Amino acid sequence: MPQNVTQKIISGHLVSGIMSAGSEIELRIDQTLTQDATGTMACLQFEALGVDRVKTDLSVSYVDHNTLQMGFRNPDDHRYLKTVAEKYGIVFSPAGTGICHQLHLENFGKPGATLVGSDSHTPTAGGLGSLAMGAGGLSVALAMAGEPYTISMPQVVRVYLEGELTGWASAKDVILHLLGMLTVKGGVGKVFEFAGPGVASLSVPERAVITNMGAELGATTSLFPSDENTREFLTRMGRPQDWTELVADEGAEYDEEIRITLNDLEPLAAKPHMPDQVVTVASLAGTKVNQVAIGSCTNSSYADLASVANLFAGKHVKFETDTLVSPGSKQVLKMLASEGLLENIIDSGARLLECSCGPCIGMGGSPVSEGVSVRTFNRNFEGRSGTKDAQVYLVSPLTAAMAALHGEFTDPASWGDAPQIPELPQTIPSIRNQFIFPPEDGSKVEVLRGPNIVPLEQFAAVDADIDANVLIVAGDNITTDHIMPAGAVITALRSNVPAISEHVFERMDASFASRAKNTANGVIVAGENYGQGSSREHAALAPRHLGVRAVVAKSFARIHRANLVNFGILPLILVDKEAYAEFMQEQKITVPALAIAAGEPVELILSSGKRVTVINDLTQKELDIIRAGGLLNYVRFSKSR
Ligand code: MIC
Ligand code: SF4
Repeated sequence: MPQNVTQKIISGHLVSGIMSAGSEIELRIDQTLTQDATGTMACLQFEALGVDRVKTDLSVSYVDHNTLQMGFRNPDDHRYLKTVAEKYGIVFSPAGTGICHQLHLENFGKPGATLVGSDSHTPTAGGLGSLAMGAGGLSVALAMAGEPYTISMPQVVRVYLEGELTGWASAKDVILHLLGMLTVKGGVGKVFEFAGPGVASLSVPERAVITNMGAELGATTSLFPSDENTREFLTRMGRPQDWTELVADEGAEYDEEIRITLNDLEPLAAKPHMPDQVVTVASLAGTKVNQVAIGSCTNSSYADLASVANLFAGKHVKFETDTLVSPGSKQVLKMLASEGLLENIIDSGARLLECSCGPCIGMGGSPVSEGVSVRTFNRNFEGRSGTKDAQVYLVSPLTAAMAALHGEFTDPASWGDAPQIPELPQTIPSIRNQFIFPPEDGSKVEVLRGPNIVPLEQFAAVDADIDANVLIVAGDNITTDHIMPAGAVITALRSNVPAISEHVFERMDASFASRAKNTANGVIVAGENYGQGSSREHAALAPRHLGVRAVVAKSFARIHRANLVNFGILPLILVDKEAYAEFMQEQKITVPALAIAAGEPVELILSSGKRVTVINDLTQKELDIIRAGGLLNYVRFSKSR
């Protein structure tokens, strides 16, 4: 049978299950990546598994999120991660080296490999032809321990690209176009596999922009074939041996097809406060811009920053438009320097930030009150920038640079001829000496923990029906940022669940944590696509710490649903969406936890006397995990048998 690229990688890594859309499959994982914000928890969980060394071909631990070291917390976490890496055979990338996805693409990603990462933008490596998926930290810890990774077999959508990008349109506009068309939940249960003659016109870093932000569609992942451009990229990166060709067979079948003519695209922007609120840049002309931020795992490659530097040449950004530039990796920074382009950025008046996530995760760079911030990032959720009333727009680096130079959005028709996309230099400086490669034998390495590293909590098994209180009735598209906010102060508490739990839902409902602590058990009620956004398992773990036992929603985002299961919280789906209106905050509710069977409907009993039917899409294994009080208990229990 002819296969598409996704099927080829999946069949080559299938441990169990059948490859029919929707059925549960287990995959062998070749590579993992973790980053510091989710990695401390993943490492604590890995340690709890009692394995003496990682079992993957390659595991890398990156420090890129909480690089600000104000006080002991982040430096303690970084030291902990470094010692765990040395002990267990993980490559360590210290703070300042770069953003995990950019570094992984440049240094470690491989066509045809499976990669799971404790970050939702792990699909960036799909630009190289990896099957790269975001997951919660615990799922990644298990993959590091050699356990297969479980997903439901996705539908494969062929995104057929024709023509080539022209004018000021860029790779970012391809994915913004898809987001506008499909919305933030349009990709749930799907892999977007790019194909067609237009693929050859896109370089690997451009492809990676598209697969990176496929995460915003809610997709399982996105990927491109591995072709001559992939070979060229890997060769320039000094690793030609990592290249293999990987293309769909003639006649391969797909579940769906979308066609895009690249020539038709023009510069686009996602308006506040969702990545799918897409409009043309032309329609925003005249909107004043207070801040421009260029970088993030979406748009911080050499080509991205070199095009910005070219536009800045001999010019100055508007003084009233605070302009921030964060290169994706030290390699990008060195190339900008060696090609003489760094000077353009410095002379333009822009501020050069560290090679890290920075403003994207709210680590500095917050816009002024009510400010308009134009960012090359992938998320513009309300408050994520650190300024509650800021208006964040997501655009390409070219559009961002023009906004910085004009101090406002202008019509691309007035920008003149579009610049050429800069090619990677022939010789690329190596940054291999920046990584710490683990010793062959790490058994003598001592793992160092500071006071910010709090031991894991063990949750009780579910052994009775749950009498609970409805703690919150939230709307549609609740993001993990709503549940467990990003930002310098809060993110530094990622290895301290009791402390971080105080901040659950605080930007929506300041008394949530105290109310939750005052009731024995809690239930969260929500609308569609609950938990979209990041892989942050704290958005499940911290509510569980506060006593949340079930989430009743119209639908769930993939990674968050898996995180709920991992920490023993029941994800329950409303059979009749109208029944959402029956719920009220503080209402008492009985969840017949013992009567719940995989895939079966069951009735919740509300104190109003009403009964509401919910169903679950849990497999028997997932249900057993929840009953055991979460995945760690479940694994420990199965090992002890
Ligand atoms: C994000 O972009 O929200 C993050 C921070 O990278 C998260 C992971 C995290 O919360 O640490 C993600 O996308 O998974
Ligand atoms: Fe970092 Fe932002 Fe990318 Fe998340 S989306 S990995 S915070 S750069």
